[in-house]
Amino acid sequence: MAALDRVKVLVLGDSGVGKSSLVHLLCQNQVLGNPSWTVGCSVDVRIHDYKEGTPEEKTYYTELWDVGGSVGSASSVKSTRAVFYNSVNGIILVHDLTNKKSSQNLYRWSLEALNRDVVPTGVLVTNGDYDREQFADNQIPLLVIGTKLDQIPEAKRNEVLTRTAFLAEDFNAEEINLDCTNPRYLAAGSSNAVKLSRFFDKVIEKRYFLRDGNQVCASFFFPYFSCMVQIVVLLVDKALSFRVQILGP
Ligand SMILES: Nc1nc2c(ncn2[C@@H]2O[C@H](COP(=O)(O)OP(=O)(O)O)[C@@H](O)[C@H]2O)c(=O)[nH]1
Ligand SMILES: [Mg+2]
Repeated sequence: MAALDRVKVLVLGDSGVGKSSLVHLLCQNQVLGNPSWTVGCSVDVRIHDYKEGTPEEKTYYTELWDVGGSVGSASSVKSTRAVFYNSVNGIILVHDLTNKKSSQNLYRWSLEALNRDVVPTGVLVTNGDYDREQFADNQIPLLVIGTKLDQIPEAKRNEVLTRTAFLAEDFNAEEINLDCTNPRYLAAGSSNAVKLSRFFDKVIEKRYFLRDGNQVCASFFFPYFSCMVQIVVLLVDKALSFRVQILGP
């Protein structure tokens, strides 16, 4: 297979929320039969068609980095985990809809991954206090995924989904709520599949097109710009020599 361009997407959230199940579903399109404890970090790859169905369509590897552990780990564990946070192009924040604490911890996970849990004095933010300003200049696309939707009784769904909508708003992210044990939640053409595709498109666009876009733009305009400068110099030169002729001896 020809080498494809790739992007790196972190999958973060508390243990047991369903990260491994989700990654398996996203990459293998199958339910993970027997999830085992994730040690350290595991990486799986999803093949994504950027701008599918358009003339710009192109296939990319999206690496999903499932980082195990607890957000309340000792700082030595956190700094070991930080090696996984290098050169990240996108982050999927996973929480369990039946577990409020797992939703609140997403603030801490995201701050840790974005390296913003250390205030200038070097004191770690441990109370999970969240300040929207901390995300104001965040350039990394985020997606919030709520799992175990099947475990929420119909009567409680509205209340739970309203709460999680605020969460997604705080992160300025799209949100998807699903059951990782049922592939129908990500069926082709469904609104979840569209949101997912839009998220990966955004990650790829930020990584490959916006930055390069400026270069493409610069290299496109540079010849015209230098040509214009030459014309102006030529005109000034002509005007000066004309003036010399008039004022000449
Ligand atoms: N009912 C239900 N169970 C889920 C869902 N997602 C994950 N699980 C189960 O939750 C447990 C933990 O899942 P796992 O993927 O290992 O979580 P991780 O620790 O975040 O990687 C497993 O028993 C999964 O089968 C879901 O959406 N619905
Ligand atoms: Mg796991």
